[in-house]
Amino acid sequence: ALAGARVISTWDFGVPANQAAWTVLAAGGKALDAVEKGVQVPESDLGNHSVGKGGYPDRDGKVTLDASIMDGDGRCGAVACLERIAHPIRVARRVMEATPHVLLVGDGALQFAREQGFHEENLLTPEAEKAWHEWLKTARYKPVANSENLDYHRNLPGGPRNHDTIGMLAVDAHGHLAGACTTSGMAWKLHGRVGDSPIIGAGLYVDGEVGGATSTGVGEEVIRNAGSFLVVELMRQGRSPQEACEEAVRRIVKKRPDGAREMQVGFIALRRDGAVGAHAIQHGFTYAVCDARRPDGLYASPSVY
Ligand code: SD4
Repeated sequence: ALAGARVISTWDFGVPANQAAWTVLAAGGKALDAVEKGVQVPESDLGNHSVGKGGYPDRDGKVTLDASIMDGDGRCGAVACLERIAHPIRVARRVMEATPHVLLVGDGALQFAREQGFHEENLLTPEAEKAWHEWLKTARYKPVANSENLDYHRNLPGGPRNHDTIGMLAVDAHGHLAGACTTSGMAWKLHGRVGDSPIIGAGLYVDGEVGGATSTGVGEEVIRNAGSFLVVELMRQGRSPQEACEEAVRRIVKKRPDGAREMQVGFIALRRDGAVGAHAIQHGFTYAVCDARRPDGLYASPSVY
């Protein structure tokens, strides 16, 4: 039965994240539990400056986290602009299971997390604080989506390859699907900025009858195009996961003919039969795939440029 189980996630750090998810899938566990566990690996990694604790702060020096989780049966939960909680994905799942709501934001999300017994801590590491002080020297207080995104990538030690949002999709041995997405968002963003990651249909979408999709890159462009929902709908209409990701990227590029050369957006997709796809605007987007045959697959996504 395990032959049918599979997990896919964004970027190089998807490899260890998938392996954590696989411990759940290999034991016959649920896709929902697998993705929740998997994405907590980069959330915990202090060397990762775009997910969880250790993430770069907004322009005011506050680390604000976005996360969402969705089950193939349509249940979903999310938090946006959440401070002081190291595992926003766990709070997102709690929103899904313990409230009648889908999305809690800011102080309300923190209040809920406290009530649910989550541990509160300072998420701004000395390393991230130092990078913020560096940024403040030349800070531009009128962010422009494209150029700021470029600055964002340039400022990341090691470049964009290993440092971005984690989106993860899984199908378990019972054929159930789930997905999760978690990020500290764009470094030096305006306080209160929310990206695509916690927006169901933008940064994440899962439909058990079809498949799932998730995204990374400039969230504003993904929200504008309801990106992950679009990928899933295209698969529903018969496109392969690969074709669906390509069309969603094409749609974004078409709407920003002048800006597309300067920004990154990438999608990954998982169909319910386990077939996967990936596409990005820029070269350099990687994704990781794990199944019973190969636990540590890492692939370069095709791209427009
Ligand atoms: C976001 N897609 O918040 C996320 C992460 C990001 O460059 O900024 N990536 O838009």
